[in-house]
Amino acid sequence: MYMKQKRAVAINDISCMGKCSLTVALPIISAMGIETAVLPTAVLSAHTAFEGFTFCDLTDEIDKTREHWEKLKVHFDCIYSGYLGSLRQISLVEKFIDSFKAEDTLVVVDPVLGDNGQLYKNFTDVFAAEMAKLCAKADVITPNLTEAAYLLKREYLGDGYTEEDIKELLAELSKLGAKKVVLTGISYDENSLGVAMYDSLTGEYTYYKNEKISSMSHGTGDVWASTFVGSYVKGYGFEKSAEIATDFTVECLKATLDDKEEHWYGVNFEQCLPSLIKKYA
Ligand code: PXL
Repeated sequence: MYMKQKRAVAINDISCMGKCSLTVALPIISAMGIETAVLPTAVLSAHTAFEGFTFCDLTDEIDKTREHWEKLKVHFDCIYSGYLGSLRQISLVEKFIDSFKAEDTLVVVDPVLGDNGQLYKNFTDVFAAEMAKLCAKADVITPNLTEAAYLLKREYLGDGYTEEDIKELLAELSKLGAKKVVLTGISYDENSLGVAMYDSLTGEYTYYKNEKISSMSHGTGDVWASTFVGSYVKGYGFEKSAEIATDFTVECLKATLDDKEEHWYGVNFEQCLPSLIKKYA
């Protein structure tokens, strides 16, 4: 049975090699049965962990695209933003949200800034402060611990934090203005890794975990956020969508374990799409 199809827009870069941002968001959200329009923020020859990447800034296209789509009276069920390539892009994305956020539009901001306590290349504290402002426009934000630290101008909680520390961090993050917060990459013991969720409307805190896979990989934040967006727009609800995204990310990491030499730069999510579709699309 076919149903009315939902439409999302993914605002993110195209890293031509590297399996992250739009080359992850487009297939995953589409696989969930959601139309995925794209608003590319930059085109890079490869993501920033590759030596010598090229960077073509597309900031000037953002507002032109917004104006055209306004004329077309496009409706989005979801606006999902990820990697933004310049300070000006952040305010243009704010303007984009103001133009297209309807009553039934879900806004998810993944405040892509860094990982493992470090900012990605070319990002600064000023950029992080602007990203914190964009978070105010979101219904849901999905930072990792590094991004949480930079958004709040706090020390990075490396290892050794408690569940109380995480609850407090979630509450502080929600004060940036988003109704719901998901902190990704949270681990309270050696063998598991998961996500901590907070809904500021109900005050509810939830933790969901799966196996901790020993190998870390680039792009898993994008795989997680894209799966979360696809599931949430599909109608699975906040917590269930976070569970689907967590389980799928673990499956993708497992699918890459024996292929790390060739695929050090991303996860083999492609092999896992059929099972995602079968279970949830
Ligand atoms: O996965 C986050 C990401 C997105 N886009 C670009 C990146 C990264 C992480 O390194 O370099 C260009």
